[in-house]
Amino acid sequence: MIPVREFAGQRVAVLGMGRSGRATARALASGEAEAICWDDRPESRVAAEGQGFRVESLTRDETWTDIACLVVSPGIPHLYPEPHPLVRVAWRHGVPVDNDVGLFFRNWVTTDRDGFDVFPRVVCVTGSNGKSTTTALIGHLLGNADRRVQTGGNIGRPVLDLDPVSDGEVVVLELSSYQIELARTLAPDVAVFLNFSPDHLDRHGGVGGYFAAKRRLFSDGDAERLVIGIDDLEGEFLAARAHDGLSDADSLIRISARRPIDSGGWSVSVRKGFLVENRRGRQVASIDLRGIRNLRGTHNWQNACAAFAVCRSFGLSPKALRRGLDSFPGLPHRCQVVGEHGGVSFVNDSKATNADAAARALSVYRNIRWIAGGRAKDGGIASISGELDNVRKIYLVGESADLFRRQLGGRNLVMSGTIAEAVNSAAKEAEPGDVVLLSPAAASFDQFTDFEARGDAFVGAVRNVMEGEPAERR
Ligand code: UMA
Repeated sequence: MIPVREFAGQRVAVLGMGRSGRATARALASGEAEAICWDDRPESRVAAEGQGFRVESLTRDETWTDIACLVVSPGIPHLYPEPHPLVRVAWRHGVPVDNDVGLFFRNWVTTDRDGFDVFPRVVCVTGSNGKSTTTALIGHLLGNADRRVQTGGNIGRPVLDLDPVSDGEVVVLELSSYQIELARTLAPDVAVFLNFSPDHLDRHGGVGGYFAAKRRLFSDGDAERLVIGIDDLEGEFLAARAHDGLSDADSLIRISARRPIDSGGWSVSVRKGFLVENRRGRQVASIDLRGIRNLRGTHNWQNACAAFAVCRSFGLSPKALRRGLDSFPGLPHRCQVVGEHGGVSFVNDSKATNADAAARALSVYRNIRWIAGGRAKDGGIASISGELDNVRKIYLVGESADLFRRQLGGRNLVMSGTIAEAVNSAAKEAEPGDVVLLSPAAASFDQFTDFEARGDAFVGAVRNVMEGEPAERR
């Protein structure tokens, strides 16, 4: 844990007692501050009290007279569509509102700065899709080359839950737009922007607000190295802006999975399935990506380019990186092959919570039996309904089923309702060579607590099919 010492002897309010709220309260206590916790769900309050946290209603004005800061969990709105009522109370009392990421950046150096031989570094990864894979891949590549490394943030381990950093260590953080937007301090050494497509629009007041949130990492972060994906307009814009203000051309590494980059600076791009690194007009490395099992598809090649660029900037050799790319085990719930039965593959891509992410998976496989649906995001799947050449049949689940059916027009589809039912039907109808793919293009909250629970339900249903018993009979 990273002790938060800046509030020693003071009271700090913590809103939300999920993973990040609990880690924040522990880190505050370890830094000798008093954490006053609240959660809107009664069962979360009971659970938090059971774990020894001090839970107190924050609605009374007197409580706020000596609160030094309000720390808000990422899933709780602080502005759009409506600020949480306690955020408004904090504003009224002039109490600063921050999150665990802001606290991390002011407290992560826990020992004497002069005590390090090699000062630790923080890498922050953002983008609409591929953040977790890229974060995990950077961690894997560095670890594989015997560098000390920890990963955390949106990927699952709260930033304040990380261990105190050691000499020369690299901390790799996946940061969501929610986390970046609210953090009062952002100070990455390396900042990575992968790609951009509309998501979380309700939380950011539209697409401009969503981009503005992500952009803060680059405008306010003052990183010494920027790795920027230029396959989307927003990335091109960021790279052009960054380039204008740079004195050292090596501070910016452009990446692209779609086109070779010959800009003369430092770049990592993909040409005919080969990752190519160019520096000052010269090719310095090349790796064949086509046979790498757990990095299939153009979207994963983009992740590979970003991770390769970050690790090259830390001095790793192309040879070491090739070995690391080959041995990357992939991440659960992201294009993860979870079973093979009678020539049919079952792939869990539950993390695909929007249309763009699902489109990526749909471009990787052939003969797909696509399980889709959940709680629809803005626009549903309208943007990809014309790109389904690889899909044989669609099995619709969840509350978005009617909307998706309308958007899919006359496609071959069935209303399955649940994931178990969809897996059973798809398995029964599948022929050797088919791929049964869960890639929902929607959030999970209509039927599950999160995308992990949804993916686990898919894996359970697949296991039942493989053991010969349909899931609903169990
Ligand atoms: N709560 C309230 N009031 C509200 C809403 C929620 O009190 O109005 C309470 C809930 O009852 C619950 C707690 O807040 O007890 C949940 O807080 P949270 O939603 O912020 O969840 P955490 O468990 O703290 O997890 C968060 C991130 N969650 C979100 O951003 C929604 C996790 O990212 C992250 O892994 C974790 O911190 C550690 O850093 C998950 C996520 O879905 C994976 N991220 C989004 C995404 O990837 O699309 C951004």
